[in-house]
Amino acid sequence: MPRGALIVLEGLDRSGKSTQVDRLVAHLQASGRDARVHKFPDRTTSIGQMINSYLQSKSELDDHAIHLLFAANRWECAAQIEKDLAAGTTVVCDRYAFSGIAFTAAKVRRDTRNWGLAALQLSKANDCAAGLRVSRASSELAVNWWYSLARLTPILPPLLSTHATTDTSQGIDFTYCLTPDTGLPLPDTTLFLTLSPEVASKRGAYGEERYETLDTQTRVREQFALVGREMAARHPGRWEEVSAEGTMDAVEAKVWTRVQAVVKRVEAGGEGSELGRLWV
Ligand code: FDM
Ligand code: MG
Repeated sequence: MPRGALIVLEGLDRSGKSTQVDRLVAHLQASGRDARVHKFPDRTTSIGQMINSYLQSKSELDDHAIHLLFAANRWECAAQIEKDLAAGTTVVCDRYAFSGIAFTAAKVRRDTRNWGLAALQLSKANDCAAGLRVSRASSELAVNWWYSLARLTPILPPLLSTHATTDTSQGIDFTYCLTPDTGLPLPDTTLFLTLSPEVASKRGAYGEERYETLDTQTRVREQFALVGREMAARHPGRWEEVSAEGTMDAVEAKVWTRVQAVVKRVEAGGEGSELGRLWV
């Protein structure tokens, strides 16, 4: 019996990804194939619950820690995915390691963030000084305070910036981002649904979750382009962009055409049809 194919759909929030995943599974099943969806993050596991709480801003985690949890969440599901594939089931993943890379790599770099933080702390310091000045307007102390702070102002940002390097929310290197997923089952194809972040944001209000802002989505989009380049270099022919700007039906037809070709290739067996390993 031929193995099932591993198909991944990726895209920004509101790109219609989850709808397309459902429609694709319906097509696969209607064509007489066994198919199942695997959504990442899988919020049902205990790691998934930690991720869920982070995404809903109910908890804070170091950027590295949450990145590794997302990867661990895939690893804990990898054996089941392989088992399904071996049993001839086609597995369709709603997001995979590529979201993992793009969303973490899109986080604001250390330099920018620290300067922002420094500016914030400086403005807080100024407020504080102003408050002190007002409340003790008649005292000489306040005047001294204010002047010493004013004199310190030019050197405060670098000082605060050094201090802020202990902040855990730093930008993370791209290579670091892709490393933890090394060796996961390699998707036979990944369809990246493209939609400009502006169009996506007009499709309806973003939800409440972390990352659901135009600014973040724009940076994530840039990182996805780098992911596509990485795939072209490391696993040629396994990353395809599909425009998601048309109607749901039009996108559905494009997705199904591409997936059908891949599924048939895998089913035919032969060279290159065995399951690969990501980044290996
Ligand atoms: N996300 C998703 C990541 O940051 N890393 C990952 O590895 C994965 C799989 O989680 F904003 C982000 C992408 C998105 C959020 O995903 C939740 P859904 O698809 O909106 O549930
Ligand atoms: Mg979402």
